[in-house]
Amino acid sequence: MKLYSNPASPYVRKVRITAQELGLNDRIELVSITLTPVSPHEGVRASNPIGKIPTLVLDDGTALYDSPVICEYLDTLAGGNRIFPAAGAARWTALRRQAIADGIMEAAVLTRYEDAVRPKELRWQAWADGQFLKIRTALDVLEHEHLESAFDIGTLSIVSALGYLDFRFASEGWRATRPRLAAWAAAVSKRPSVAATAPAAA
Ligand SMILES: N[C@@H](CCC(=O)N[C@@H](CS)C(=O)NCC(=O)O)C(=O)O
Repeated sequence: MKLYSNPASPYVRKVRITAQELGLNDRIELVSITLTPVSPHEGVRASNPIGKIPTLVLDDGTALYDSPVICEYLDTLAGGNRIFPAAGAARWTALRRQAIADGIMEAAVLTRYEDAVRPKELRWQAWADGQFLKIRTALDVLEHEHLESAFDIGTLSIVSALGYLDFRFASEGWRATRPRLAAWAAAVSKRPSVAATAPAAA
């Protein structure tokens, strides 16, 4: 399988943590590419009409996207319900946490494009502030969750979101008012799958 990826992408990191947790790393070839909404990658577009990474291309040419779908596919390859709880409250909690984390990543990645790609004269501060309101509100909710109880699609997505904030928005200083979340992030950063996938500039 071929994974269109970039070492800075928090969504790709979800897939890479999942693959390592499930022992599937040696079945996935990472194809590192760069892209933005204004400089698409033709290989990715040929497989994924939305033109985003991660995009996973199976050996028979079938393409899978986006990160929740790829992670669940890998989970089934590894026997199922290893990182996606099978049913009940555990499943809905994990999926809700994945949604919060993906929402943080979306707001942060869009803000990053605003800072790094959009011409200065076209920037709109109120819009960027609106994205950061989402991020801060979501982090406040996570401060009150019992994240230590499971390492699943919910918590590994949160790890990826927090790592991206540290990587691109360190000055936000999210830890200052969220000590429980900070302690959890420090503990989970020692996990081999998390340590091995820390974000890096491509
Ligand atoms: N919902 C998607 C979001 C993926 C995404 O936004 N990826 C970014 C890179 S971090 C991307 O490909 N951006 C290019 C674009 O927006 O055209 C997922 O969960 O995989």
